[in-house]
Amino acid sequence: SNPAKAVKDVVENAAEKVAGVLTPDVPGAPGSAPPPLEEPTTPHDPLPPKKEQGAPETVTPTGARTGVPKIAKGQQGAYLTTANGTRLRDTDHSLKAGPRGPILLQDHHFREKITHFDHERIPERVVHARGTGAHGVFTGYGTADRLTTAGFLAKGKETEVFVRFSTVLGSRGSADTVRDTRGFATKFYTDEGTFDLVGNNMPVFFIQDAIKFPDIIHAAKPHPDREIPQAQSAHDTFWDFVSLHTEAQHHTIWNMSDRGIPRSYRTMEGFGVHTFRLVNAAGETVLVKFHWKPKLGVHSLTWEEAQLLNGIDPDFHRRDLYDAIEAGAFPEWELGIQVFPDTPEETFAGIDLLDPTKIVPEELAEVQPVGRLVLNRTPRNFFAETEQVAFHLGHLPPGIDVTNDPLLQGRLFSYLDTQLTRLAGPNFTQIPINRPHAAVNDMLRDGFHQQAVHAGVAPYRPNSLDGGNPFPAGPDDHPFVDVPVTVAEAPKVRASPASFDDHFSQARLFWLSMSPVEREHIVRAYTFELGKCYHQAIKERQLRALANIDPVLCEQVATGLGLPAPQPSEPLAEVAPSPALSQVGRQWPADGRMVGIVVDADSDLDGVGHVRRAVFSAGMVPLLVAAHGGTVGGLPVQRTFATGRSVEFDALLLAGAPAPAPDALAARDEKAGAPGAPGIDPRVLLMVQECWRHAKAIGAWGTGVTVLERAGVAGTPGVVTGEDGSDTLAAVQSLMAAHRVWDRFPSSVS
Ligand code: HDE
Repeated sequence: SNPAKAVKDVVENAAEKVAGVLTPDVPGAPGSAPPPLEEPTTPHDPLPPKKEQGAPETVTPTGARTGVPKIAKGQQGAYLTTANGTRLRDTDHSLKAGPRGPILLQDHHFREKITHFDHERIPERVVHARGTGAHGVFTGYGTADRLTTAGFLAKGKETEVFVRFSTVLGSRGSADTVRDTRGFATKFYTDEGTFDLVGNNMPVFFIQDAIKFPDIIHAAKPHPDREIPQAQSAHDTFWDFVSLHTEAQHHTIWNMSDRGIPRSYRTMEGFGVHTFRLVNAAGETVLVKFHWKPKLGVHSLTWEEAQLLNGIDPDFHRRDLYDAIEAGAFPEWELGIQVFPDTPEETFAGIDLLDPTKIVPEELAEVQPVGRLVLNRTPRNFFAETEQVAFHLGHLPPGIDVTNDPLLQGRLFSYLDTQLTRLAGPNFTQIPINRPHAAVNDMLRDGFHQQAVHAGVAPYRPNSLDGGNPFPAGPDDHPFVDVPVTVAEAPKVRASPASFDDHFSQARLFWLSMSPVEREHIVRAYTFELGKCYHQAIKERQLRALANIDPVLCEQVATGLGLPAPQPSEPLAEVAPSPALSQVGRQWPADGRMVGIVVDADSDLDGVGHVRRAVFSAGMVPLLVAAHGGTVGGLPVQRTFATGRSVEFDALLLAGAPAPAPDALAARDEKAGAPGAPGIDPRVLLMVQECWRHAKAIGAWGTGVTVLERAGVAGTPGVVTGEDGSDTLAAVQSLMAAHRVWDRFPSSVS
């Protein structure tokens, strides 16, 4: 039950566990061996009725920590029954008037089974429909004790959590690696009531006032006539809106940057976006912004990888999260806060803290760590947990309160409201995943799907019939505190503060904070997205917005579009860059990275075995890639040239030079003089060339070295050769710490 120890144990055993999860199809691989499938036999003796068959489960599924085995069989080997517990003899044939006759209306089992099926789907979330989740533990550091009474931040305090990551625009079945903002929503099941921190992987938002939310979402979702494009912002209505509603420009440049295509949910930052208010026992307040900092650093895909993945593995992020957790490589974040004095102006360093299109650069207000999150358990059932989890900004524990950010104020309404349709009624907090871990003693009654059987006759206050219960908490009983902030005497208006009119200074700050290669990616992203628009006027209007961000950015995109670059319509803001915003130029741990190792029968197989173990002990995952499945020289093969693709790997090692398979495809490629042929399997050459284009470290030794030459990449940056496997791995590992071989991008933007 000690997460620190659990994590340590896990790190120590990670290699074997990783092997177990990621090599399930390889008999004999270390720790792999999923148990052989049991063939169906006769039913076991029926189990005694489960407790929860008599009454709904009262414990939330977050009850457990590491090492909880999944219950593999929902039916538990007992006899099949109806929903009411009557045993059934047959569920494969409907009841008919003779084997060839019509189905009888009296077939109550048929009707129960089909009716239930007909209603299996619930409405998907109107935004953030595509997501995945995990359970974990949050441990407070106690560093925020002076600022807030929130007990879950106390030193050493452990609180169970459920996190749901998501994309915003796509439907439930859309691909994971699209260019989009990512949701990062955390439910802390604190002893003092549930706290939902419903954030994103970008610190700003498209709009400043919640009343504009339907506008931005209608613009960004597929066009209403053809319902395309799915999960994309590269279309006219999106760019129409953001180019007209220029307060969206700051968030838009984040989307066009590498942040829009994360490598993994494990390598994303998270942000509460709004400014919140903390209150301590003395009633003193500060304003704060919440940040999640990933232990593995912030990393992204390249655009080509993202696009390939959409086809090759549309579930890439979902798979990555489950694989990592089930392998014991638990994803980790630190929760941090930027703290600002709670002054009547609600500004810091001239930045309006109520404006959700603005950040406070970390260089001006340091992010101070207040606790640590470890995700250590995957859901048992996707629908029950990830689909039914319902977040709401109004789920606040004592010690945390809201501010007047007009986006936050509107969200306080929306999240409760949306669950009424999505989860069909007001009792969604009784669904297991949503049940608080704090004791509930409310006077809410009845409604659809009421699970509780409330006793008593007086769910009202004051009463005498139920002995005056329940009693309001006194000031010393640690109740929720609505901070008595003074509301300025002001006319009732539909308006925003004047400071909200600054739409470009921070988009410029972001641009200026990027390294040349990140700028180049931004230019390419705008050029791609605007290039997908049909309306010339929209492209021109967006170029006018870019001119107000930066002339180089504007010019480069204009060149790509074949349009003239307009002049700025307002003076360029004088802003200092924030180096903390760049993802490039730091070194990170390699935990959970994937290393592809190409082998054939002529490879230095001892060396490969050694490298494989070394990759494991560095906390990374080796995947052997060969012409066929099974084993090569006794080593288990995880991917073949048919099932493996470069986009899965963070680095590639070549220990062999596999010849083309004598099949029709290879023969055709050879005849057509495809790159590198003859002599080396074209799929291996493609793998090398893709890894090269995606700036991944590539290493070769022994016969593998010839592949580098054939692929035309030998001697270029980030391509290394070694005397032996260990040598080569060491060189590749040191390149991987920077995530990519950034020198390989021919950056033209600086
Ligand atoms: Fe949301 N948002 N949002 N949003 N949002 C929803 O709630 C909404 C905003 C975010 O994994 C919905 O239960 C309004 C900002 C996440 O279940 C809905 C406004 C941020 C998730 C809703 C915003 C977010 C949602 C849809 C403008 C980052 C997924 C389903 C005022 C700080 C939660 C649901 C999950 C989901 C409304 C803006 C993050 C309709 C009106 C800003 C991570 O209630």
